[in-house]
Amino acid sequence: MRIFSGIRPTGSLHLGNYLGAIKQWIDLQETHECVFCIVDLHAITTPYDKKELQKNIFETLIVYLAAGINPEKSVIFVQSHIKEHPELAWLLGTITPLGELQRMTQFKEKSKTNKAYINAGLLSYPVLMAADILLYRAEAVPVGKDQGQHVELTRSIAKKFNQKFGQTFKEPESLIPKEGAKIMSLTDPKKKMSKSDDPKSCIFLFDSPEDIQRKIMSAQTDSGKDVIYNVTKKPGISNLFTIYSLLANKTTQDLEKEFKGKNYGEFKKSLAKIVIDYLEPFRRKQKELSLREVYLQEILKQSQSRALTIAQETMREVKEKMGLL
Ligand code: AQP
Repeated sequence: MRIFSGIRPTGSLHLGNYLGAIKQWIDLQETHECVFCIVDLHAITTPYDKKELQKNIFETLIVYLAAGINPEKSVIFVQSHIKEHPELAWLLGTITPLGELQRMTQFKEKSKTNKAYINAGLLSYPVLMAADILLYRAEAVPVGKDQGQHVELTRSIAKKFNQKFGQTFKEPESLIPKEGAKIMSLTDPKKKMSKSDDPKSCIFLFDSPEDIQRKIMSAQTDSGKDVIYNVTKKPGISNLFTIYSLLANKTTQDLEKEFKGKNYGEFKKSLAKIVIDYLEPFRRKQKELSLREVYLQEILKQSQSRALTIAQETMREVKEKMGLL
């Protein structure tokens, strides 16, 4: 079974990206053929600084490697280096109903936050995502909860293509983790943790121990004093519980027992230590890898040729079926 997933290089990656997506990738690469993309064409659908883009692409690659993606097992490449992605997106766009795109939650949310930048690329983002996935005939897509709707649309595009032009694509499943699929902002636990939000709202994977400590200690908590997990009544502390539980490999019930009678401050202090220790190898590997640009370039180059072979083969079949060859 082939797996596909990707991340937009729009800034530093955070614990949400890790717990929602990357952590699953590490396990999946042991048992599946995995294709992991740095989706720069998606990154330019929201406001960006062109000088920062290449830096963000490299930083995303470094996160993949620091988190444990093995370039000898998995394919890692940059989306814009393979022109078959936008080419397939154009073809799939011709069978995607406009209404489907207009009802996508991400389109609506990003249009609200970037009122001066509502572009056609933002609207057709899910078609490009469908192309990313279908180009590699991936059968499963490990993503956080926010991307589940886009994978659903990919399934319906695949189905439509098959009905219209003959069986070509399998309908991919989304793999959304049971826990950690939506890590919330530290400053507003009603919103998801997002790269493009205030840096205080995110724990970045390469944050210094001091920053981690400061951000966790000042994370928004809830009224009352009890350290208990209750997403509806205590969204702030419950979000911290989820992070604690996933990084320390303890259940929320065990944590409730451990912190019974203790206060939020004690819980946060202990969580800060857990996060700092967990992310220590990430910081170390980042230092090592950021000095090895030639090695990083080589990984992208080698992976790209593996990805291109699959992409070209799919495009040939798609064009033939659509009457373009
Ligand atoms: N808060 C989150 N909790 C769990 N999973 C998350 N993901 C993103 N945020 C959370 C998952 O990370 C993967 C990569 O996401 P992306 O960067 O391609 O796009 P995004 O979902 O739009 O992520 P951000 O951080 O919110 O980026 P910006 O601010 O640039 O829009 C996906 O699998 C996503 O589900």
